[in-house]
Amino acid sequence: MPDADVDDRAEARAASGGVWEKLYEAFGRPRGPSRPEAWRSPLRGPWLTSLFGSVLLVGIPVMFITGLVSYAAYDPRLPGNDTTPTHGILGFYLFDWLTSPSWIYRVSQGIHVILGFALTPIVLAKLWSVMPKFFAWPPVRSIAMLLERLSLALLVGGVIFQFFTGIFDVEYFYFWNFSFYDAHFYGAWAFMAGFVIHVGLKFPTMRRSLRTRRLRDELRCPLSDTRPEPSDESGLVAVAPAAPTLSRRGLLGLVGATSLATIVFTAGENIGGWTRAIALLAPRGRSYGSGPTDFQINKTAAVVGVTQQKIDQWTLEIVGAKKLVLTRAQLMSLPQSTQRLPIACVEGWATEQTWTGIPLAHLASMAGIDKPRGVQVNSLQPPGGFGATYLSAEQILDPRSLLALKVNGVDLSIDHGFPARNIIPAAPGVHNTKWVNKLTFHD
Ligand SMILES: Nc1nc2c(c(=O)[nH]1)N[C@H]1C(S)=C(S)[C@@H](COP(=O)(O)O)O[C@H]1N2
Ligand SMILES: [Mo]
Repeated sequence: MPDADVDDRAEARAASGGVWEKLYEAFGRPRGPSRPEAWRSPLRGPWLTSLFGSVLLVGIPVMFITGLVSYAAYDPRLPGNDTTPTHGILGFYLFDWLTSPSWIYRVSQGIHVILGFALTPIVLAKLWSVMPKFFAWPPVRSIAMLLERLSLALLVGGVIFQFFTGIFDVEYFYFWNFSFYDAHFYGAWAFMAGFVIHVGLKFPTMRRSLRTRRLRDELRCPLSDTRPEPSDESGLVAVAPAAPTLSRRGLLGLVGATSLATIVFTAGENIGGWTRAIALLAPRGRSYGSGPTDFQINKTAAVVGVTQQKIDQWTLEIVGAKKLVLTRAQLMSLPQSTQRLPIACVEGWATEQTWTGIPLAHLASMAGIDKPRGVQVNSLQPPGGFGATYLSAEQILDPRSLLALKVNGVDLSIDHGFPARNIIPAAPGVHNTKWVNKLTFHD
């Protein structure tokens, strides 16, 4: 039966007026993995590919939107915050990042990172399902196909690049020498260009293919009844299928279970509580303090070169219409406010704590600026590793935005930013500067 299929195909080629023979004369005969006969899995077919595709059709736009939200949350329009100054119209949608609800970045970025993990097995399964196409020979047969192939280069290159850089960033493997943030941003747009073209070209095929089988039936179909999808023009169905060693439901179960496992082993970094303990795939924020300061630490003081000596000599400089220099004791004697706010890192982890300190708006008015337009925040950390960040008027004026001196009723620990750190509702973790030593308010 498989051989008959090969013959059918040869006949079809002969019937098509020898077009294939002419192409082979021009390009050479297909060899190795370019021979259609080389791909033998009986599970490959348009239905299977379309099923994975339909999951990604929903998942990838969610990744894109939450990614853009994160880009906006970094407030790249504020001076000094933008590491992608050539973004041009790609920043058309930017808006001043919100301060309410305070959990918005935690949820949005948690979805981005955890969904990214969960979609990875599906991306891999889909790439596997279309693998013969990558080796199709001759590679290009018409102008239309050339354009399709170019869009596929963006799509496949893009999906690999985005998932690879995203996962490796979260997992602390920085073996590249470009900025993750910039590359992931521009990569997202290139990927989405390929994605939109691909969906435009393939959506009708996907819908048609999904109607050829019912998922429910496949989930009931054992290995012994597993047959290839009917052969067609898609180039996905094996012309000489091997006997199945795995049922379709077995494959779907494997992919689905792997996807679910990534959720179980990452979601705890964002949700917290007892689930934190099983977030084995999430190394971020695994260092902790002790007692009331027992929560995630991204970078310890030692790692970034904040020494005890620098802390001992610390004072806070506040610059505005006038300049003030304050000691920690002076700060402690100012009116304090206590707020329960999360730190939510771009890498997906989050932790909510109770912070006590001075509202930034109060510090602005002490510096003689009642209507601040923004504030530049500097820290004890030697420049290079962690630049100044800039906060918006809305962030300063939100009464919950604090220069925190205490957390959970005790002084900040050094690793959590002692003597003073910013804590801003709904801001990405990176804007919660630790070891703050200078605030420059602008009006
Ligand atoms: N000075 C300084 N502040 C910083 C950082 C840093 O590296 N240096 N990391 C930021 C990032 S990326 C995050 S997610 C939070 C983490 O806060 P934590 O270490 O107290 O959990 O601090 C932010 N503040
Ligand atoms: Mo972060």
